[in-house]
Amino acid sequence: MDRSMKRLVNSFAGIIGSATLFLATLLSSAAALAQEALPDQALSHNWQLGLPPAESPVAVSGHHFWNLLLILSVAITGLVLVLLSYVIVRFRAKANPVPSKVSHNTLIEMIWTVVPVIILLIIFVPSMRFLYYTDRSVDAQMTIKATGNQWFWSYQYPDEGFEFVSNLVPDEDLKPGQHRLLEVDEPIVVPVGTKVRVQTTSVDVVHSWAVPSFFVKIDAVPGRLNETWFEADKIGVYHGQCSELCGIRHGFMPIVVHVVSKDDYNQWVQRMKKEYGSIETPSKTVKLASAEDGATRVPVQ
Ligand SMILES: [Cu+2]
Repeated sequence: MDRSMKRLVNSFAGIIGSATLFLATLLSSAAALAQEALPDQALSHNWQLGLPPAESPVAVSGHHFWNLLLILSVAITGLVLVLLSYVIVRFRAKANPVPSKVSHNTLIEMIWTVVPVIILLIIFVPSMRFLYYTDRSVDAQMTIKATGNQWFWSYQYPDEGFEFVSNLVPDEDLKPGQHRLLEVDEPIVVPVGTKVRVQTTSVDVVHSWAVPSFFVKIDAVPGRLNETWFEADKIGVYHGQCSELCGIRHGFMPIVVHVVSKDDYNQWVQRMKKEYGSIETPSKTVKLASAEDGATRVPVQ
């Protein structure tokens, strides 16, 4: 090959190389954009009234039950207020110089015993129905096992065979638009419209895995495996926090759930399998970080 030919081949290879690099940069920045474009769902805001929007069937049922309780408690409080006001005015000392000696009234005593029992029954039936609805994750399409650690969460995807640690993003590393004490370095990702079984346990003290938008709050107890489920109907980022006082850094172990399309989920699973696969030896899969070293996690060797 003569010199000019070599130069031509070299410059051609150079053009292909830079085109590939350009394409790769474009694709990765598009992926980053797609990741950033996930809308934040249901963060609380100033002057908010009521619960965050329900984004899972469990949350929808939970809101109905909550509304029933709200109506009942407003009615009871209102009735007690009216009765007290009546008594205060009607039986005040000035208007009754000679006090009444009445001490029993069988009918009224029956009423104030039976009516609360009826109210409790009205609460009991939907309460039990709701409890068992949240409790049974029949026909779940996937499983996530969340393990509480002092003070971070680690997650296993047993169907996919990987495990990873999710650590708080410290204040100094927050990007614009991120929320203090509510962001993690490695969020859990689930596909939209998929029934997810959540199992919780703990390696040290009692923690609680809670995401308000899904109406999930379940204790993570050492030596026990608790279970609940959710099915997110909207793509986005959902935030939660440990909700059981578990020690000095209890407020520093947030939960972040990314709900993405099924394609994005599959891509994510492939990446995680490469980075954190081999669940047979979970102790080798991740180095569990201590409170001091904050964000340490080591992929499989
Ligand atoms: Cu905790």
